[in-house]
Amino acid sequence: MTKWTRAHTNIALIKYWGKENEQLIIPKNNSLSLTLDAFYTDTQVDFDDSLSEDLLILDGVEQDTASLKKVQRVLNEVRRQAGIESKARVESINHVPTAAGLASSASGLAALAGAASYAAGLSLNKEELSKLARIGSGSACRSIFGGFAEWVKGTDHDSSFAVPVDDAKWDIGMLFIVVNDAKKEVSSREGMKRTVETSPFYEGWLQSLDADLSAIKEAIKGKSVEKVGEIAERNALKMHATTLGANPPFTYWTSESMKAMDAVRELRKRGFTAYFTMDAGPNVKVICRQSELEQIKYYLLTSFSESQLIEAKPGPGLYLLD
Ligand code: FM0
Repeated sequence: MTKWTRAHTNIALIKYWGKENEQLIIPKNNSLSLTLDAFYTDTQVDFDDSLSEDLLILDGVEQDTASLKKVQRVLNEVRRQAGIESKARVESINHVPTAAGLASSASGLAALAGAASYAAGLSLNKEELSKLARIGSGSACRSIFGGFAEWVKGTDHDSSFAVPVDDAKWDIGMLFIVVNDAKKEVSSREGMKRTVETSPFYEGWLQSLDADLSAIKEAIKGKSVEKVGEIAERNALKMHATTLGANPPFTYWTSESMKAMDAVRELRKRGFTAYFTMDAGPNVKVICRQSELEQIKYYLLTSFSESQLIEAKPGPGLYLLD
């Protein structure tokens, strides 16, 4: 039994940054994200007794064993739950418009959780799918849901999963500014670990999170793009500040990222509702009104090229394709 399964990527507005339990991927804090329509992964899985090893084919190219690691954590859990031992062929296609650097482990591992559990004949509910995606990559647990989702940190495998917060069917959108001056990155996994272990700012980050979370949930309830953006921007800046205190210190920002952040501040001066967030890489994501996406893009075209600007709207949760 095999079926293509689709999951969309999500961008955190309140960031997941640090693990309480690295093996199970239990986070230090709750996080909250918006699932988007613009980037997604389609995956199908086939458990096949004739295979001697698990296989991962990504965009038509067979991957090495290192890239199989996260995938196998999910496959092994599915095999355990289904009581099977067969190896699996995993085929995945990332739908990422234009420029590089946006392939996401969130959509990939969420799609895998759906496809692998289906192929093994398990019928998991969303909570169970979220836990399964989580053990592949933390942020993936939120991509099971469309719109806004909160990953409730929990304390063990069974209590750590995402829950839906709001369907986001209102005037909110995101515009990606894809920064081209890519450099060798510290992975999010390595970056958060180093920060937890060595940054004296990490405690301050953790202490301010409850306030950010309850404020953003209020703002979402009130459908206020302004408040959501303001809280998300501040939260992202705090997260990125922790990396400067790490040993050795690091940052995901490049001069192009800073140029993009300045452009967002300029948009605000011009009367637009526009705020930014950033993750474990140099790209900048603008939080704005869907109804102002076009005008904001038009303004940004004075500093960035067409291919660097990608519009996104709220997207759906995990689903099987017919
Ligand atoms: O998405 O080690 O999920 O909340 O994107 O696989 O659990 O790749 F900016 C950072 C995502 C982290 C914030 O980390 O890590 C967020 C981040 P894993 P992920």
